[in-house]
Amino acid sequence: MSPSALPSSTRPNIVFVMSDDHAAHAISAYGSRVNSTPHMDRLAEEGARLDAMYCTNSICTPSRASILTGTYSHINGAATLYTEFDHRVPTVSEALQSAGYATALFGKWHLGHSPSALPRGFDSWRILPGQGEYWDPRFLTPDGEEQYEGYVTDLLTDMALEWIDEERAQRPSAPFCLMLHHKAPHRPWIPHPRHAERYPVGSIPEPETLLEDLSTRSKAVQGARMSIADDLTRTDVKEDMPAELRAEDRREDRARWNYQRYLRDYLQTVQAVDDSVGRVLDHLEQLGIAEDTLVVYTSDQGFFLGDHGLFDKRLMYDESLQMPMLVRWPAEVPAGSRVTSMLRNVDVAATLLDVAGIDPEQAMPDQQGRSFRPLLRGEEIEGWPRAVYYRYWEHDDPEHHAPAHYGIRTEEFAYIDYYGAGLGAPGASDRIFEREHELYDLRTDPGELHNVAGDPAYAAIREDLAAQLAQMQAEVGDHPYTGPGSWHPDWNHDAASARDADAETRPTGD
Ligand SMILES: [Ca+2]
Repeated sequence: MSPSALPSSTRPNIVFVMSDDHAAHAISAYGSRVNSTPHMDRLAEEGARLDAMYCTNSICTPSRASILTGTYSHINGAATLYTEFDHRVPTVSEALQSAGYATALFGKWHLGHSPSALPRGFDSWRILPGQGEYWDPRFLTPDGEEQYEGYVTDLLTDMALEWIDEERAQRPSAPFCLMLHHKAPHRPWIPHPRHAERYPVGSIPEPETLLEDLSTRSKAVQGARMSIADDLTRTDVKEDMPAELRAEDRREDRARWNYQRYLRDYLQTVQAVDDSVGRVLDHLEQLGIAEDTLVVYTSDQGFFLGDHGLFDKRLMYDESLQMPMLVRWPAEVPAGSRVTSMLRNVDVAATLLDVAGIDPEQAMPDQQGRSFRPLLRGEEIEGWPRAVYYRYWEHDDPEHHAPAHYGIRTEEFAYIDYYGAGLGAPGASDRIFEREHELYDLRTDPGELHNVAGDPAYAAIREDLAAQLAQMQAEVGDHPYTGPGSWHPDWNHDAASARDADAETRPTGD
């Protein structure tokens, strides 16, 4: 039976809510020590909490491209903020739309604005240009630009709920897929005034590693400009730092001062996203469709919340690597369940298609993910991978200076290969580092604090992990770095060209 012939009850609605840079450890259902997110917690209580969902490249544009296409960065082209998403790679929205789903996208897109780069596979869409604005945002729509008054998180929620209502009125029998992509809590963390009293300065617990000096880590990581003490700006913290804190010997005080202001604003912007999740759930209930609607809450990657003295993402440490993911679907997902298997953002598209009764291999031939739908039901999947491959491609970001690297995260170890491409420490003129490695034994060191890459006791383990890394890299069609000039992804031109005999040139970016 073709998907469109299935009764609608076997094709649930999908509401995919994705925020930007929301770390799992800022969700109380994940045990947050710093904030409370009652509506997200409700998703966990009434559905499943996924405890090991990892992005394959911890930065906005690449993770979004991987989620939409089910492919790694070297396949879809969006390896960095500066390389272009190959808009010929099929997306999950196109597959759902083709199968009869009503589809819509509201919010952050970040995959280009040129005509060929605009959203595909959506009946209705309204996207923020670039990162978008927190207040009175402009939107790009199929009919041109629109300006709205108000707070972006609330406006996006209004648009989403209105669209559901319109869709239900016009096509009551068609299942829908709504993608609600919040800007928040992305930098520069501008909250709504209704949350101004939450999480006041001085009240927010510090992570144990806020004052970590990174001295046991690679020089590549030490050269990144993502330090709470020294790299947050006045725009980030929104007031002038007292002059005395700028003294060389006041670094710890500076870190604490910046941390409280950074987290206050970050957590307040999260609070509006939590409000949004609550409104969505209430609305689905009022419409009587909550039982058979799959609601996902996730973020494009994690974020450092002062952990290791850092903010931002990019690095392959768990705070950045892990994506929160909560899934509520009462018709199939047991309430209060936990999924501990290792999952990847490239598995999301296949899972959504599976839920919709669509064969991912047919609908999206290039996609590389596996559906984890059975895991959501509490079943086991024989042979499910117990490791994930990661690659952060970007090494030339003039602001963050994060090094390019690849690695694997298994259930027991994290092994990272900083393969040498980087801008270096501030002031460094050459673009190439020495090659460095980090290895963390998660069995005894879940916080990834003790780099044992150079410890002879771990030599055999390291060798085995390096072999696993090479194997996984090859399995997904990626290649090792081979030196200067080769950093640019080895795009999978063949698959794209086969679909496009005219060899259309790549769309230019923003
Ligand atoms: Ca992001």
